Amino acid sequence: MKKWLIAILLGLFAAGAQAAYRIEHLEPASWWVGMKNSRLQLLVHGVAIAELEPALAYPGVSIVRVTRTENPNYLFIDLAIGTEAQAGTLTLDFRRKKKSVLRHQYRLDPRTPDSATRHGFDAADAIYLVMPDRFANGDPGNDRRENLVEGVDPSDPNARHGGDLQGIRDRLNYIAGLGFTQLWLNPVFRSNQPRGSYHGYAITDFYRVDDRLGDNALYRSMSQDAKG
Ligand SMILES: [Ca+2]
Repeated sequence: MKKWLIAILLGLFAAGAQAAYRIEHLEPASWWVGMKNSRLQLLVHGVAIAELEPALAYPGVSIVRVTRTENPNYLFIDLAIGTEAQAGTLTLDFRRKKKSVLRHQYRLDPRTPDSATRHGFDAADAIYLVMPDRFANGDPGNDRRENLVEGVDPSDPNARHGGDLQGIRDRLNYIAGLGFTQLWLNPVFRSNQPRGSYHGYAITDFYRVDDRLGDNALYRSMSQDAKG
């Protein structure tokens, strides 16, 4: 076989091998510098991801431990984020036999000024507990999502009824007008169960707001509005 043909075939093989690895989840999606606890554990999920060895080069950040389990599709990476680490984006480099096969950009944000001294709730507060699916339907367009098995059926007491974060956000003034000063939501994480998922206590993804309630960005903006 001609040398150039071998080179092309080897190149194709290498490209194929590289494409075999893909990150399906890496959580949490981002973190902060300057946290009181300097350790952070990243969960990485992808087919055969445990075959790879992670590496990084970022001032003040180091990998202190890599944990593999009996499931080859998971990898846990413990990072130490030193006080000297600056906010920015680091590159996680995943290697196979010392060769880089996959890269992931990971963001370290600055903390909100005085975040550590914020005032939480105390005995002076009146707290309003909301089950989001049953409070108010602010967006009928999210009642059914193709990626989630359960839709809505208001005639069934055990089914979802369509309430969502937008419904709560639209009624923050109503809640405040009742005299309440804090909001307590039943779990809003993705709960992709075949039935009875409205209560939110059978979570299937701890890092994402359930698509039928909204998304992570809406949760943050609703929280900001509630503080206003
Ligand atoms: Ca809805």
